[in-house]
Amino acid sequence: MTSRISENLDTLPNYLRTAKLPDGESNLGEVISAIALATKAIARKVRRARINDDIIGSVGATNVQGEDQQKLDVISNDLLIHCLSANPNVGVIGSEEEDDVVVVRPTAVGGEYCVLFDPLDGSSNIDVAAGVGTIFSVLRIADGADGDAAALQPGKAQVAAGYVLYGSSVLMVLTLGNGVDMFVLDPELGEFVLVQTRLEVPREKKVRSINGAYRFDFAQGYQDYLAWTESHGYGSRYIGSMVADVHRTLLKGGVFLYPATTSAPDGKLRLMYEANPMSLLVEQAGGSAVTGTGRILDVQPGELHQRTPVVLGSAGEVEIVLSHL
Ligand code: AHM
Ligand code: MG
Repeated sequence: MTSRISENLDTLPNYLRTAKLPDGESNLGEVISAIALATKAIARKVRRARINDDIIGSVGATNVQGEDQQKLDVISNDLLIHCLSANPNVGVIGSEEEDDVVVVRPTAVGGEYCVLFDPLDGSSNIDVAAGVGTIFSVLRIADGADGDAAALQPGKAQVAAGYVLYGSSVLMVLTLGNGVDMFVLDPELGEFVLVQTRLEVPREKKVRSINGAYRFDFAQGYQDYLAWTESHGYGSRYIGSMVADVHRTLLKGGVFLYPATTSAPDGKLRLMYEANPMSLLVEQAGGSAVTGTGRILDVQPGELHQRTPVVLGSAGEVEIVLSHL
């Protein structure tokens, strides 16, 4: 029978029930549901910034990386930990806001997944109501690998990855290792609904997204690349919020770069919960993601908060960057 309903009711729960999950990952949908719930609660908090005075501003503490923690960083972290700990399939959690991995459930009692996340990336943008996001990475835990060993796997081992962008609309971009799909949060339904399947990053687009203020702190190859773009008709777009910058790059093409600088010789962005999930999404959408010397997803991590230089986006544009290095 032809439906007379014109509303989009393709909700994330329906999608997860029918999705083709990787072999042996039948509980993965439950983990994504737990993340979705937490991000809906975070979205609600983000929307109330400046209305409620307990949401905006610094908590007056720094995280393990010496960065000033915003109230929303802490709230978002607590919401994710709460929702993920309640899920019987989650064994280990790692967060930008936690010093060490948190073992919530040993593999012996069903903790089969490790979830790593940046609860609120770009949080310095909250004060000015610019786009911020949650980035997440899901790994399968090998039997008995409770603790650091659960988390310290290369990005190519991820069974799912995604981000939620709290922008002019709230959306989730997700991969279960078989293409990239996009959902928008319908605020009335309180559900993410599927709006686009099989995202493909255009192969070429003359746009570079980089903090040009560090230009003379980058290695010579990056400086040469930037000079080259200026004589080849490139545009420049940089929000300073990785989720927003990568989202634009994924949809419209171009290249996002955060190279090493003299003061940050390993780069700024974190491998496990920023670069790896974004790299899996970009590769699944047909793009490329490299450190400058190799594929990001091949990097064997040594610690949870490890940093890495990042160059990702349109495959053709990443090739042009590499040709200058
Ligand atoms: P955060 O995790 O502390 O929010 O820092 C990461 C953010 C990214 O969202 C963004 O790409 C980058 O920092 C911007 O850094 P910069 O201000 O040096 O350009
Ligand atoms: Mg971050």
